Amino acid sequence: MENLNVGLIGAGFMGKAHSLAYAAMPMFFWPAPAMPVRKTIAEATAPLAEEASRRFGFEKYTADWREVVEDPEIDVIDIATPNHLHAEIAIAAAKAGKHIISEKPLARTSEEAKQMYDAVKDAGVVHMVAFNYRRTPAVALAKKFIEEGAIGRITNFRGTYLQDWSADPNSPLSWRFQKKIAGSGALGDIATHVIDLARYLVGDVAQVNALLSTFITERPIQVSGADALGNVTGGEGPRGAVDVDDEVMTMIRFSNGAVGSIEATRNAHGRNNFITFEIHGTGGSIIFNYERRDELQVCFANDPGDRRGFRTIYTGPAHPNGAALWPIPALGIGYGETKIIEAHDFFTAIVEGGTVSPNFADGYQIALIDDAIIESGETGAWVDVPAIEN
Ligand code: NAI
Ligand code: SOE
Repeated sequence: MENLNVGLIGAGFMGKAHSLAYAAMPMFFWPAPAMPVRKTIAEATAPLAEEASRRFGFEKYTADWREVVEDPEIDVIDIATPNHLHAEIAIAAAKAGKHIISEKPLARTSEEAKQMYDAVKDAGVVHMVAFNYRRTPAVALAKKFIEEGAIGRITNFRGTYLQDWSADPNSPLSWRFQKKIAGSGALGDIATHVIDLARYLVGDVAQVNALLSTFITERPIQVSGADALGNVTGGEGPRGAVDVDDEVMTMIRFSNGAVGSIEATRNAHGRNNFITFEIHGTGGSIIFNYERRDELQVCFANDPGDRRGFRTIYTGPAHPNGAALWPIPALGIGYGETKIIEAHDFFTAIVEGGTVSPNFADGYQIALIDDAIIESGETGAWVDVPAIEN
């Protein structure tokens, strides 16, 4: 079994999640496709990088991500920084011949995403975007049902991503509220996860008609550091302008004739990580709620009338990736497991010389959908989504 040396850039929330995944992946998936070696971690400053290397188990550290990208020992570059750095790091890593996993959204704009996609295609490296929610076993089970035709032809997808960590106007103006760093607000940050699920489960998005709103127009400025995701200061200090959306809602026409809607906000009191979808087909329906992520609810139209209704399936060893996780259903499959499965699938593609989804092509296509949503939000009109050439 070969070793693959990982260079991880950014040691915040996702730095933690990805480090955990590299450490745990062989414990779940054995034999592992390859052994992840946590070689070098990069942070914004040397003290942060040194601390991260000890905490997350990396052999080396640096305050200059370029050193990691240029290091011939490194096989894999993992981008877990705020969004404004994704393109520069990925393009440099592709030129250096590294396999790349980038956190979502792939980039701030579709122009940046296209440059990243062109760079990995030219370099011939394996590339992946970390839309990990599709690796929740219950979501993969929904995909299996759909592919088997269990709910017939899909007619409707209703998706939401609702959180409340920024509902307090005193929660800080972190990088997630600055267009120059994040690109967009709830749209790029969380709606993109549901767009990824919609594409995975239903298909390509052809047209959108959207509404974007910003309700909290200024917040206390956060000077530096990882996003604390909520009000930790009590709101002291100078305030700055929010120049991204708080909330997005969009209607969708899929290329296959299905229709749908997606809503996303980080200001919905009482909602935590409320990623939901309800899919209706000519032969049944499927419901998923990430806050109850071990469960998938299904209803089949051809069940006898006296027992037709939603049934709840608890995911376990019988379901996608379940055999690698825990030995009986409903022990609790968490966020970490989605990242472990993601690392497994990425490493498998590297070792087998294949491809993996979602990749930079998907990330670029989602960026084009985001652009169309923004344009529709400005004009009020339906906007066509261009399809990329693979
Ligand atoms: P965070 O704010 O917790 O951490 C970002 C880290 O990057 C900070 O520790 C910061 O010091 C570091 N950093 C900034 N500039 C750097 C530089 N030049 N070199 C090295 N490190 C640098 O952010 P978080 O939540 O980890 O988000 C990172 C990325 O992951 C974003 O693109 C975000 O959209 C995505 N994300 C994805 C999630 C998912 O479910 N797939 C969940 C959370 C975030
Ligand atoms: C904050 O909204 C956040 O950390 C997003 O950035 C992630 O993508 C999501 O998975 C969890 O919430």
